[in-house]
Formats: sequence, C-alpha cells, structure tokens
Amino acid sequence: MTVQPFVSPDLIRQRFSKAMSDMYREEVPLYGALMQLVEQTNREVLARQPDIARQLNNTGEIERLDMERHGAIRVGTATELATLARLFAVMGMQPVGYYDLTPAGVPVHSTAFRAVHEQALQVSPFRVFTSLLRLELIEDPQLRAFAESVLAKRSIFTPEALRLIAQAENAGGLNESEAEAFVLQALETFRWHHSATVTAAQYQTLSAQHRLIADVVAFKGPHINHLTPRTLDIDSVQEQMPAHGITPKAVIEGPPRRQCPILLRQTSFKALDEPIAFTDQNQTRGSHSARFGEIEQRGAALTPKGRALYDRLLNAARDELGDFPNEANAARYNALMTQHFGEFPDSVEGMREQGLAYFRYFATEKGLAAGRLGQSSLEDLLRGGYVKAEPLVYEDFLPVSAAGIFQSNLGDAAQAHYGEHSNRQAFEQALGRATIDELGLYAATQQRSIDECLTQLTR
Ligand code: OOG
Ligand code: NI
Repeated sequence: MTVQPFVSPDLIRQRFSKAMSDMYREEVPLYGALMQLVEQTNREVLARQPDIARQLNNTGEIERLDMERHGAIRVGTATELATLARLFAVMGMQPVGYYDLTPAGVPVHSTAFRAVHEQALQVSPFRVFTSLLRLELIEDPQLRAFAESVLAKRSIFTPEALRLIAQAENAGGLNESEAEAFVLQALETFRWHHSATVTAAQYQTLSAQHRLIADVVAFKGPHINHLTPRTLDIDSVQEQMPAHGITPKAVIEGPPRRQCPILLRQTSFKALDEPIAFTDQNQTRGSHSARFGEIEQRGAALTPKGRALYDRLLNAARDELGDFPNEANAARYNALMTQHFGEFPDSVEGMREQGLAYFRYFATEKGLAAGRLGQSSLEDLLRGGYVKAEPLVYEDFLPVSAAGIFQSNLGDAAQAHYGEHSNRQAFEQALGRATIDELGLYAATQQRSIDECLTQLTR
C-alpha cells in the first residue's frame, strides 16, 4: 500500500480561498462586478506606472495580486471561535493581532486569521477578519439568556468538517482526497442561509438591541459577509463605482492618498437587503442585511514608531473634524487628513531613515554580478547599489477603519456606548490560545531578508 503524502496547508488555503470566492460571486453578483472593476484598474495602473510594476515584480507581490482577498465573519460563542481556530490551522492560518471595536460602539472583539511567513503568504495571502460577539454587553439579562440559549443549540460546522479537522490534527495533515473534502465541508460554515433560527419578533428584539447581535444570533452560521480584492488604486475604483451601479461609503478609511502607500486604505458598499424566512413564516417574508462589498489598497507595514505617528495624525484629523466622517463632512475630512499627514515622510528613503516602516532587502543585479564583496554592512551595500529596499506590505487590519466599515453597514443609529473595556485576555481564553503579535512577524521577515542579502553578497 502506498502512503499518500499530505497536501501543504498553504495549498489547502489557496484552494479554499478560490472556492470561497466562487461561492460568493455566485451568491452576490455585485461582488463579481467589483472584482472586474478592480482587475481592470490594476491592469491600467501596471501599464501606466512602471515603477509600481517594477516594485511588485521585485517583491513577488505581482504573482499574488489576483489571489489577494480577505473575508470577514462574526461568531457568537467561545467554542465556535476555538473550533474556527482549529479549522483555519488546517489551512496554515493563525490568529494575528487583537482588535477591540467596543470603543467605536461595535460590541465585538476580533483577530485576523492569516498565514504568518512571507513564503506562505506568497502562495496565498487569504485572511479572515473574525469577530466574537461580546454577549456580556447585552444589558437586559433576559435577552442575554435568550441569545445564549439560541447560540447553544446551533453547530456551525458539519460533522464531516469536524472529523477532518481532528484527522488533520491527529495525523499531522490531510492527503489529497481528504483535503478536497475538507475544502467543501469547511465552505459550508460560511454559506448564507435564507432561513433564520428565530421568529420575526425575536429577530426584531435582538436587532433593536444591536443589528450585529441579530446578525450573529438569528442564523445557522457565520455567513461570510464580504470578500475584499486588493486594488492598486483605491481612489480610482471608488470614483468609478457609481457608474457600475455600486454606491460606495462616504470616505475611504485609513491614511490619505500618498506617493508611497502605507498600511491599508479601504472602502465598501452598503450591505444588501436580502429576503429571509423567520421560523414563524413559511415563506421568505422578512429581510436582513449583512453582506456587503469592500476593496482595499495595501501599503507598507509600519514599525511601532511609524504606527504611533499614524495614530497621532489620524486622531488629530478626527478630533479637528469633531464627528465621525460622513457624507456631509467628507470633503473637509479628506482635506484635514491630507493636511495632518503632511508630517509623515512620503518616500521610501524618508521612511527608512526615520525607522517608520519595515522593508525587505533584495540583492540587485549589480550586487549579484559583483559577487562577494567582503565585509560590508547593509548600509554599505545599499549605498553601493548592491542591495535595494522595498517596503514590506502590511498584512493586517486597522481598528478605527474596521469600526468605520462596520458602522457604514449598520447605519449610524447603531452607534452605542459601552462602559466595558478591551478584554484581550477573555478573547484569548475563548480562542484557546494567544494571538500573535504582528509587529514581531514583520520584524522577522525584514531580518530574514537582511540575512539573505548578507549571505549572498558578503565575505
Ligand atoms: C468586519 C468589518 C471590518 C475590515 O476589513 O476592516 C473589516 C465585519 O463587518 O465583520 O472588514
Ligand atoms: Ni474587510
């Protein structure tokens, strides 16, 4: 008997990401329209701006651009979150970062499941922003108990998915046919359901407390609520969206437009109102809105110093605006952002000299042709043109932006004020493990690239 080898978790993730995209495109046609618009814009940017094309070629990002997407889900219990962590682990995805959205009036805390090594990210950069509802924030004890009892009754995983997760854990991986079955079974957790698990009146009560609570509690599973492609020019896509029948939110979240993109810029279109059957109705008579579209543009990962500067400038602009950005103040918000971010150096050299961003270092053609250069430091090699620095792409999310995306979909009326504070410990206890510090990952990737340059070019 021949033993079948394991399929690498990176390839399982790549296949899963594709299967998810196919499912979502079928269910939400507007997602297909958005994908086309993004693809076309990316092609135009690459043709028009050879510098960007060259940079993406140098870092290898050009090869992952078409595969690039993130999704988001929301779960209701510790067991659901912990099992999701095991499911994502089969695909080589780890929980990175802790995001507390309660200060922004959204009763969840979150992490992002993603690959953590640059080589794995290159095979598939698929990420899932995963939020846990904070039921303890429901003030009415009766409603809280009701929500808990509804959640206790559901299982968001198919029995076969659970079996394959255990199989992967016990055997150390999945073979070809198991991996294929796993992708299909795992997909079921993220599927949309046209029927709710509660009556129309119960849905209304949950929704009146917070629309997000109804979205998590009233359904069979944590439907994927958006899938986001990566664009090379978010302003251009935002501008073209209306002509394609897509209405974007008022402002782009994240940093303003720059020569040298940093972190993450995002925009979304409003959630669709979709027909739902409640348990006391035999036909679809109600409706629910959860699924929306989003696009993102990614830039350089920032060091703690760069991130502190980003946070300070963002807060200064928002404080001066004095309100959440909306339709009415969008122009002023954009002007304030541009004005405040004038302080943030907008060149690779400027960010590098001030230690604001992480970089990957690559031996240049000149460096490779020169061969061994004796004892030289990284700075010597850079000065001599033997090595080139390229910004390391940001793989994570931003809490203020995420809150803005949540809110644009929930409506402004959904803004609540919670006295409770961030509780990373409770989140990690529910998750069953610690979340990974993203800054450590960027620093390690940067260091590996430096070591490789020095090994290739010195002594
Ligand atoms: C997640 C919203 C946040 C992002 O990209 O920051 C988000 C959600 O609505 O569940 O998608
Ligand atoms: Ni998103």
